[in-house]
Amino acid sequence: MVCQKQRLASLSWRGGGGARGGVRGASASKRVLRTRAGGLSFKKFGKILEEKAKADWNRVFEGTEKTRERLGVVDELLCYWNLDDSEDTLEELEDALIASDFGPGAALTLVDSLRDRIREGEIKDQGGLKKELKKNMVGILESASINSGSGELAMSGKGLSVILIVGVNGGGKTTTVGKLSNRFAKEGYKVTLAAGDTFRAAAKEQLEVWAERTGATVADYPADMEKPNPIEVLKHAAEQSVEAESDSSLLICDTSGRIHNNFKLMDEIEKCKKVLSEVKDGAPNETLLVLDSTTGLNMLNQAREFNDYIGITGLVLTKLDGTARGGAVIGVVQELGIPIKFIGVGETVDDLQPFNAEAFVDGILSS
Ligand SMILES: Nc1nc2c(ncn2[C@@H]2O[C@H](COP(=O)(O)OP(=O)(O)OP(=O)(O)O)[C@@H](O)[C@H]2O)c(=O)[nH]1
Ligand SMILES: [Mg+2]
Repeated sequence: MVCQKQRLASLSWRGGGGARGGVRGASASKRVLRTRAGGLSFKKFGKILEEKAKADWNRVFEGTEKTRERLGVVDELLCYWNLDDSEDTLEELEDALIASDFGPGAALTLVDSLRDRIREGEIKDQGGLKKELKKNMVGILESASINSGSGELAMSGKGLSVILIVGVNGGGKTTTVGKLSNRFAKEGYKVTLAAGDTFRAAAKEQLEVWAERTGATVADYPADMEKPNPIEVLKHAAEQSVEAESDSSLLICDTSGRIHNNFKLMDEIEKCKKVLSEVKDGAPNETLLVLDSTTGLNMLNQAREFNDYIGITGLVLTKLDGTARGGAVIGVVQELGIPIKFIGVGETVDDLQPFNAEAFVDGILSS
């Protein structure tokens, strides 16, 4: 979406534009809107955007296949639903949502809202019930984006932006760093990666592979550092980035996996975040918590702890393509009000999608 905005910002009116630039005989109504870079007509450009949006939608749909299969039980329930006997079905629906990792809070909210609509006579058939259920799920997911101001990443308008990536072991942090690097490099950012995972063997080498794939560079370790330590590594990377700051530079900081209830490691991540703000005012622009969708509702505890310690500005939901437990995130968003910024639907650089609540709900609860 950032990308779309930037592209639209670079659109310019050409042709027939006043006395000097005018195409002979062209009236104002025949002006053609073209992009500066590609010289594409606005119509064609619009079509490309439309096709891309459709392709992204399809990828989300494919990525959420397993969760959708599991939630197929909702359709089965609704088959037997009738207005006179709605209470039993609502109770079963609540159980089905809880069994699908939605969490008791989210399941109760969703079902209570349906009950109210039925009482008010607004829902009369299965179609209406499912439509309302989807609408309410989208409502929960979108309310977090609205409360936090935006569903996009809060990049600096000009100069250096910093993104800090945190999460438990093996959730997909480094892969997400690579995917984000790819995305922002394509948008014209000069991307540097900070190897803040100094714990796991070859973590820096893993990051170097992603840097090579995506045209980024990995910041050096401080020359005088005897034993790698993440706070020093991030500080040095931020200092280097500030020195080399250009109009659109981006530092993405990878960190070690840490269990959310290990206080020592949580103190460490707090210091990592603090040191970034000491080097650059307002950094990090985003602190993204990577949540592995396959962990189901366990992700709620992770999100609570990380948020309490360092304040999370956005969630990245990874491995959606390999799980039936994607619905769990609705409970997380409902309780913590943190927006989902991206979803991971595979292991390659392109398998990161900006989060779209409607596409996601359509994916997990097919029509
Ligand atoms: N299917 C799928 N696999 C993913 C996705 N994201 C990451 N993975 C895989 O998950 C595994 C762990 O990914 P990493 O990026 O190394 O995870 P990490 O959080 O950096 O791990 P640690 O640094 O050890 O804590 C790798 O095999 C990735 O390819 C995703 O969206 N879908
Ligand atoms: Mg890693």
